[in-house]
Amino acid sequence: MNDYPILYSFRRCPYAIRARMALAYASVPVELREVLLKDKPRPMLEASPKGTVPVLILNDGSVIDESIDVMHWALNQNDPEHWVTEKSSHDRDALVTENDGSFKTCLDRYKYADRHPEHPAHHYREEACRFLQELESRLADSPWLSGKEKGFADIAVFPFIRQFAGVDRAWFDQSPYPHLRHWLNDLLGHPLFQAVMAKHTPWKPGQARVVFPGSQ
Ligand SMILES: N[C@@H](CCC(=O)N[C@@H](CS)C(=O)NCC(=O)O)C(=O)O
Repeated sequence: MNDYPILYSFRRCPYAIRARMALAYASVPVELREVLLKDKPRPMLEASPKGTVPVLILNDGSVIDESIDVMHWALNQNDPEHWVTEKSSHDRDALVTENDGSFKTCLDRYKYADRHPEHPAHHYREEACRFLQELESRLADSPWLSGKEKGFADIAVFPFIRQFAGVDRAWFDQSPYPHLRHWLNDLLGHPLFQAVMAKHTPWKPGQARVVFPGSQ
């Protein structure tokens, strides 16, 4: 038995960011193990052979190795601001599916356009913009993706928009998505985001435990 669930994570990974945000929001302490993707720790691969982060190992040994499932698990423990509501769940699932599917594919091709020489980077960016336009339309009507209050969808999607914005910041800053920029800036300035982006050295067996969020 571990004292805390163990979270294998990579600081900049958008999937790991959404998982850490949910765990921090729910105030569920975990032992954080920062991973180098090119040198993944053996215990992580033993728990989840597919080799992606985040991986959460619960105290009973069960493993959650999909970021959305980590979010659901965390919010099931504690959801103080009601990020999960019945009303928003259908919407949310559709947005997350599109984000993690077609948008993520375009984002990767835009970011690593040199690995996809069939088209120039702006072609992939234009494809990605279909999703950005959808988000922009929602955010023109309400401050958060599912309505008046921040919720699951905002946290699940925004780390990917952050990554998209960072590919060509000058382009993003003048793009026709002012509501999206405002929404992104709000989330980037949120104390929860600042907290989950603290830097940690990569984990090695036997090292002192890092408990996240905060020391317990
Ligand atoms: N569907 C997974 C995807 C996670 C994922 O692909 N994470 C990336 C890092 S951002 C990864 O671990 N890639 C493995 C690698 O680069 O070796 C989830 O939602 O947790």
